[in-house]
Amino acid sequence: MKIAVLCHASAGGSGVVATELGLKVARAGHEVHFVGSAQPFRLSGQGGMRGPYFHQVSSFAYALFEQPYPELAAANTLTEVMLEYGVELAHAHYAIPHATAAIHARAIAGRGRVMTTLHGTDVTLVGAEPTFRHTTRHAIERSDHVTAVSAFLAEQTHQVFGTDREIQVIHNFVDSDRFVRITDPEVRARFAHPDEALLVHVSNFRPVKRVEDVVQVFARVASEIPARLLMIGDGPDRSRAFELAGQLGVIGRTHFLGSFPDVETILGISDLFLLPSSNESFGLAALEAMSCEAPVVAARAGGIPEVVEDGVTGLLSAVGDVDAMADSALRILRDRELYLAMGAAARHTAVTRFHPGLIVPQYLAAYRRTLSGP
Ligand code: GMT
Repeated sequence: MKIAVLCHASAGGSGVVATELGLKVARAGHEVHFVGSAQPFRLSGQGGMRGPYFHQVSSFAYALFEQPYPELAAANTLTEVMLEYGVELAHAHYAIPHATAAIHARAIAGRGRVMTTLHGTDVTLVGAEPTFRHTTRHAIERSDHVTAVSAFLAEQTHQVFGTDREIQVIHNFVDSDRFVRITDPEVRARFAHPDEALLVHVSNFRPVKRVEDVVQVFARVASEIPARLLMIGDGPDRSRAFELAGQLGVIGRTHFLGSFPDVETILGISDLFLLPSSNESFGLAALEAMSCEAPVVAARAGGIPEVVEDGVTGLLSAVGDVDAMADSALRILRDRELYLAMGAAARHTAVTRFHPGLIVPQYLAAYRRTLSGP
């Protein structure tokens, strides 16, 4: 198959999934062309003679234009890729603007099929905004096939857009060879003292992630046991979380590492992953932590319960209940047997339910179905 992939290049979960999937599809012998305004960050250095290829969407500034109109530019580049390379399938990750751009390119090229994968905020936050409601619904309804990364998200999409179109659920996956427990004490010693519990949060620090709750939970934990918090990522709420850590007296034990490229090393040495988001269609970072045998303390929000089994691979609480989350964290960290059992169950879940060997074939079958559909 020849497939064009459109995704956001920034360090978000949808870009990660799109890139990891595209790489695996290319390694399975298919021709993969990434189309975007920037190279997806996990694609860097991965291309070879046989791809995957990256086609940059250029940005055209013209005095008369108030904006550069990236959706039109993406549709244009995708049309070129479809015509020049004989690409028959465009896989759009995120309805906005990629599915819309792909549908546009399909009309211009006069051929090709569009498969759209919904990741979350394109439905739950942005797509539901009046500004994008009609275009998002159109993108979902006119795609030849639509998938969502959780049953929660598929259901939300039906509700938010009042559509009954079929949405296939294909969960995200984690490379369990790469995301593994790191037992070398020297690696851990770079970030924490041996007697400290190491708590980790990874996100893009948007309001939906409730990063201040992460700090609140950590401050409660650190008042009871020796502990350290690593905050990975960057975004609009970073400064507020930083200030709060200062106010709560835990700034010396809280480290903001920015968009740390080697996230598997941090997750590989972590004891607990915190994800208190108000909404989360899936929670890929939590799955990556689980693959590293780290139990998860999270909010019972969105699709998180499809990934983190309450009481088995972590503990879930109501959104915003930082006391309950701190209690959960302390319960796990103080009980070695529970901690080890949850870590082992987390790893087992990652390997048996979310392994690329289970998920990638579902995408390949969906591609074939989309290509052969009516
Ligand atoms: O969570 C983010 O802010 C990034 C966002 C994205 O679109 O890149 O992540 C969404 O897609 C991920 C991959 O499918 C999911 O694991 C995240 O749960 C989802 N984020 C939200 O629903 C808030």
